[in-house]
Amino acid sequence: MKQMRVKKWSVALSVIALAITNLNAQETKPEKVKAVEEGRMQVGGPSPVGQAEMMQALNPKSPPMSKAEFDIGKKIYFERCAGCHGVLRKGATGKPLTTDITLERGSEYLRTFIHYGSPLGMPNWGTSNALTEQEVDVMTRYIQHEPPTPPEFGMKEMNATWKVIVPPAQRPTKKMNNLDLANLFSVTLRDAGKVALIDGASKKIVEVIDTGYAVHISRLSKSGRYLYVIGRDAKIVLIDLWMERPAPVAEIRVGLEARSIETSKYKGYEDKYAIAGSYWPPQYTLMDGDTLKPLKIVSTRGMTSDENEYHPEPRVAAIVASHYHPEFLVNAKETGVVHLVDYSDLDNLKVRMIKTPRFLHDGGFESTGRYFMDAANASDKIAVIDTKEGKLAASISVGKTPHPGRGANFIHPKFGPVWATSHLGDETISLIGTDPVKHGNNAWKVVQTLKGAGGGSLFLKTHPKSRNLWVDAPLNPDPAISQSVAVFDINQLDKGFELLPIAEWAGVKPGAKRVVQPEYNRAGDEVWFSVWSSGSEESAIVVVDDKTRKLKAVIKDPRVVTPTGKFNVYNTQNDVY
Ligand code: DHE
Repeated sequence: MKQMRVKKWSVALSVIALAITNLNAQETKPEKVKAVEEGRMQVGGPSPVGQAEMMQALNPKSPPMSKAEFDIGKKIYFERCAGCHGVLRKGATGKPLTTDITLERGSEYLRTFIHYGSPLGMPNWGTSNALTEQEVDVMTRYIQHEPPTPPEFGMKEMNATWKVIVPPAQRPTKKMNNLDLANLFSVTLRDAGKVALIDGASKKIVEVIDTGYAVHISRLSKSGRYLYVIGRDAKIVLIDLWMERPAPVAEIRVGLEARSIETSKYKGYEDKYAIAGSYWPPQYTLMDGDTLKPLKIVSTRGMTSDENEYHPEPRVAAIVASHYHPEFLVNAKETGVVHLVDYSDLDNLKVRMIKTPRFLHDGGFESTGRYFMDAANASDKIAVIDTKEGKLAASISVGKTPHPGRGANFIHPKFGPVWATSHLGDETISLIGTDPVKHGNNAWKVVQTLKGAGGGSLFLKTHPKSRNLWVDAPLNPDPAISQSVAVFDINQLDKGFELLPIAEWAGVKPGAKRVVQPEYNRAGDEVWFSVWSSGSEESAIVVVDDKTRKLKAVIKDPRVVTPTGKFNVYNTQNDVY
């Protein structure tokens, strides 16, 4: 039984990182899994890197394959494998697949592995029919060839994509619309490559704006005027919310694949700089905040924090802006290093390298904004970075594969201020004490572990004005869980959770209907959830009254295609979560 649960979760884990198309074939397949298998729905997303021209190195020991077969292998690898095993196959969530290993294992071993998968998370590509026998054979041989290296993407390439659509001098000097910007939501319409700006009060779509491919997150400038949106294709779109109709004023590509963007928040540097991290090439780019002009590119290639071994592909995951110094905290995933980047002097750039556990992914600040709670997901740890002192304050073991988003802060009735994370790999929610001054005994310890509805959680949220803690589980294999949200009463955590059938409340047509990412409005009295089905199916946003936990509104519109992340302007601008 326990083994089965472990298997389910390790597989679910691969679903997100790999854009997997199957779960264990023996288990009954819920709608979401069927949708993924039938290609109607894709979690994660194919890496855009596969479209780039690459060099193919020939190794005489590798089994023969034609150029056409190699190209098929390359396409499948970047669509399905790179997320876990890395572009250069050095391994991250998945095992390394460099040729010294694969040639030694040999074709028969690799074929069996690809065909049947493994309980440790390798999907059963063959038995689930996600890959044909011929495709499994191609992949068996492909991974015994040297990995092709995608091209670099430097200043020249960035400048070729950089466009200032409306120069700063031609932009308004004051807000020219009647929008309540603090309560505006930027909603990711993932497969449409767009964001929808939705008014928090009327729930009406104000604008739908074209952004990058498989758009990922939105962040706000310190003033709240500028909205930055980044796509998986590393395209950044800068939107001016002061214009009569908010619209893009600049854009750029900072690489071939990316996930993160942030802006300078320190006093004196408000709205001055933007920074974006890339998955490929592994680097981060500092830009002018109001034009996106690229100013400085820094590579993350270097040594791993634990064994001091060279890593050629440390992808940049979450980035946050310090409130204590003119600094960005940049997660280099595979090396386990937080780059503390001092942006006060770009020509004489100071970068402090903070050693943390490896495989840093996402995270957010605790309630005072001093400590960055940073999830090292494949190490099952939360690294606590003290942004005032610029060093690691603690490293805390939590559940299996923490995935907090930005996490949730609240005052625990017994333990004082805590920050919470849920997990992809198990059903627990870890509450960590965050007040070293008044609750020193509890600081940087897991003070309580809650049992949620199930694993496969990606995000949890509360609000300073709320007593509810909302925990999603969109990657749980059971639709009863993935289509619902668990809500805890912070004052009575021991009473367990209530499960609300959010997808059912949406009243949408059949589909995967994953309920993902709770997000509060400005006032903190309502919570928004995405009900996420595939691009050809109906999706919606469900708004719940935070006090009564009853349905307040459903936002349905043909333009609401694959909604996932939602970013309330005020809460994102001010790190309220
Ligand atoms: Fe995300 C944040 C990476 C899949 C929705 N995602 C992040 C961040 C990273 C990341 C590094 C933190 C950015 C920051 O704070 O600066 N995400 C990845 C992946 O590598 C991964 C696992 C696989 C992939 O191929 O992209 C992945 N992410 C997904 C999805 O499938 C989700 C659920 C739907 C989607 O839109 O693609 C998804 N990710 C999100 C959201 C956030 C996010 C909504 C921001 C959460 C927040 O509250 O800040």
